[in-house]
Amino acid sequence: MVAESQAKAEKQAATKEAAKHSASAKIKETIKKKKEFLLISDLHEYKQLEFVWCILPAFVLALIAGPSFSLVFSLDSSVNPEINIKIVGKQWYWVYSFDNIISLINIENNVKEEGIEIIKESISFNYDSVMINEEDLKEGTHRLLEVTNRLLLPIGVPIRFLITSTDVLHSWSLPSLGLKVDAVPGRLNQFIAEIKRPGIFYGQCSELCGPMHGFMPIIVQAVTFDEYKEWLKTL
Ligand SMILES: [Cu+2]
Repeated sequence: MVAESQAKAEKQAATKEAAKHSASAKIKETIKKKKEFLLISDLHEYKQLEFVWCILPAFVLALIAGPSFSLVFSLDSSVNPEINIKIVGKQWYWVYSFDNIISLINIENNVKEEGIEIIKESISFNYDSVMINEEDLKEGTHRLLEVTNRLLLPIGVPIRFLITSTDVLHSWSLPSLGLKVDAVPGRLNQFIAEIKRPGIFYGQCSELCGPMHGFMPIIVQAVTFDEYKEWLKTL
């Protein structure tokens, strides 16, 4: 009887041991499988995929680069401007400077000597453009938008604008002409523009530049080339 129960206990212990063994074997098997899977899914050496994900973005970049470069070149156009104007932002008004303007415009004053065209007369000048105070405004004019001296420009000719500032950041902005350039102290920004139609174009400084920031308007008066020449003769 004792021997029988002992044999039963031994058998039970053996089955338990076998179950334990099979469980650990199963775990080992799954770990092995996982390791194998990890090795397969390891993409470090997947050359075809790496090739595709390098070439595709490079191809897209090359596609974008074409129109971008042509745009950059067209923005920095090499058009020879007829007039150069320097615009200086100050707290809180604008200064417009013209250099050697007659040499370009008043051609009849030039004389020919020994086949070489000599510029007889050329003038440089500058003037301030300050806002007109409310109490000094004439009837029918715009409050906070009128200035003492407008910037007179001819239509139909390329004009180079050089913009800078002597104190703080300003921005020479004329929304109705689609122009807006920052006036940065120590830096000369430039753009070339051609005004297509005559008219009066209003703008304002568009960079917070101090307590009087809202009181430095801009007026560009675009006139025909002949009118512009007449105006220059009066200077
Ligand atoms: Cu300003």
